[in-house]
Amino acid sequence: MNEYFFEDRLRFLRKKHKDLLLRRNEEQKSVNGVYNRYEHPVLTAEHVPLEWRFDLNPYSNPLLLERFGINSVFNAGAIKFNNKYLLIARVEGNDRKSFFAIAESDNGIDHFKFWEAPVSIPKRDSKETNIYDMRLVVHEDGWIYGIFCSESRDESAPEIDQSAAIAQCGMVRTRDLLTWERLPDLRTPSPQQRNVVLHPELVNNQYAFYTRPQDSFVDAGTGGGIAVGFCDHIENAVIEKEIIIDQKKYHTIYEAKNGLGPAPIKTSKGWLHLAHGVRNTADGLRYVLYVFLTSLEDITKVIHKPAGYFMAPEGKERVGDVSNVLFSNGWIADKDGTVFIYYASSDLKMHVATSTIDKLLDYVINTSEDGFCSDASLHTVFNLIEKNDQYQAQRKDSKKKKPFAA
Ligand code: BGC
Ligand code: BMA
Repeated sequence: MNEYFFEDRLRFLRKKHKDLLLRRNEEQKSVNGVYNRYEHPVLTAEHVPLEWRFDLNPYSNPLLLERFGINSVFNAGAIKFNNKYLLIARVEGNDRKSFFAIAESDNGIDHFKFWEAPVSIPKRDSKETNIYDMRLVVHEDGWIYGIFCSESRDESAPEIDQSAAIAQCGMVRTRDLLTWERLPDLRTPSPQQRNVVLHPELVNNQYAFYTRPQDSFVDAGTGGGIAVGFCDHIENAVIEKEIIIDQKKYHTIYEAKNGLGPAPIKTSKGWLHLAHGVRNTADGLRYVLYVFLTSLEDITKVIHKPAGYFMAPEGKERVGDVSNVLFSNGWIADKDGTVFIYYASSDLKMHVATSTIDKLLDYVINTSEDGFCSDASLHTVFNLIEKNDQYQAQRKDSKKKKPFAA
């Protein structure tokens, strides 16, 4: 082999990586006007630093082969920290195990770069097998919490069944995103928990969690939807009662199950929520995102909820390890009202869409609610047509009148 082989290959790898990180992202104007997507994903497996994947020593790795492959970078929590946009991504290796890693950008839409090393989370116990989907919550108690799913094998399943699993809500907290303190898992009346989110404020002096009760690992079963539960302590958090606030329902986009995305954003009109809804199709589960608003006075009360989805997988977003999936567990609201919605496509990569608080509130308040049957949807369309007809007639009328008006 040519003695320059190693150096050539390293140069090739470095250039490819650098070009990816320098790539600019272009906004794509949407038709619906509510949000704009961007041309490129913001974070992918290829963004992961070479140092995490390769042994860069020519003596121990003369062929410069990859030693730890990364399969996907997705389902990231998000936070604005020291004026940077940070994503805490779920980085999944070729070995299917995932861990968390922080990437930062100056503008929230491109040039995301991973920090030097992934996040080191203390392990709960020897059974914990996989950790994923962290929600970062800046809480009014002064801590930043990381709420995530901790998965282990269901030990009660027979040996032959190596798929049965138990999902629980893991919790860590930090002040600097560098050192993380592991708290005991959240305890709830439900045997399994995924998609748990901490409410950013205390409610009547209690911590409030959004949960998603579920009977088994994949099926929500009798778990009715997104719930709220309260508890007195965070160091040993126990929720006695889960109050369902957003129920799954027949023939909707959240018929099979639903779950909250990131922590809600506080607005003048209510708490703005982003969630995912799941329905079954002949082609497997389809995950889409939807939005709703809850009351500032009572966080268990949904006050506005548009029908159907807010975002659904499009084009290349539809293809991945688990196709037909959009999933979001991170968004950032800037002081100027811009909202950066970070979403993953098909369990593979991260994207951003931008909107504003005003647009999102307009969307959530003025889009028709679900009437739960075709007839009701038709009624919504006829109402729009009629409204437009009336407006056209008024305009014609006022044009006709104009010459006489002066
Ligand atoms: C996967 C998750 C998925 C869950 C339910 C887990 O093993 O890691 O991404 O949401 O199964 O299908
Ligand atoms: C889940 C989620 C995500 C994932 C999705 C689709 O239940 O918690 O981890 O994106 O399934 O596989």
